[in-house]
Amino acid sequence: MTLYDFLPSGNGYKVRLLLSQLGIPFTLVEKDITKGETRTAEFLAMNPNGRIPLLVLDDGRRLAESDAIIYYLAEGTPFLPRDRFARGEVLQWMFFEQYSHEPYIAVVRRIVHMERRAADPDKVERGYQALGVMEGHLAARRFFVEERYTIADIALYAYTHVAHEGGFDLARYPAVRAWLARVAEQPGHVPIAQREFAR
Ligand SMILES: N[C@@H](CCC(=O)N[C@@H](CS)C(=O)NCC(=O)O)C(=O)O
Repeated sequence: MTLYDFLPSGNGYKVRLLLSQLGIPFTLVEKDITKGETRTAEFLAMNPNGRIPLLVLDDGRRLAESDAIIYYLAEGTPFLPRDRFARGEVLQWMFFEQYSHEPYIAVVRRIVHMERRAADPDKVERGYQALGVMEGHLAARRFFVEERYTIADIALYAYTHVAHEGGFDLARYPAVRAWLARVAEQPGHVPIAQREFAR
């Protein structure tokens, strides 16, 4: 399989992390989003939404949207519970990540860290609100669902562990920090790529 990705991307990192933990080999094709490489006619023909990550299976089928990709890859593995309600909870946290977390924490990181601009205070506030929800849930738990590491943790870890690059201070979120450390200890864990962006 081939993964179209941009290495500093947290959305792409979710897929790379799970592929590593599943021991699945893949070909990486990097597209530099800062140079519009996902907006070319060639790429838009593969993903009309013009975004990475994009997974292309060996039979040519394509899957976009990071959380859909990791849901697909996790099927039948310990990273996705079998229990019906627990699967619903996994999806609950993945939808939370896409609607209430990523649009603030990832977008602020992109503006501050990659584009070297000041972030909208409202987006920062909403990012802290998402961290507050996570802190409340994790205060009495080790992981988001069923007390074990699942793709819900991968989805939320991707941008939370680099939230400081967007200027977020996690000092007030001890349960989130403890959970970040637990996720980083999981077998097969790989780090996100670090890259310097020009000022
Ligand atoms: N909801 C999508 C978001 C994907 C996304 O925003 N990708 C960004 C990089 S993190 C991108 O490709 N941006 C390039 C562009 O919009 O031109 C997902 O979870 O995969």
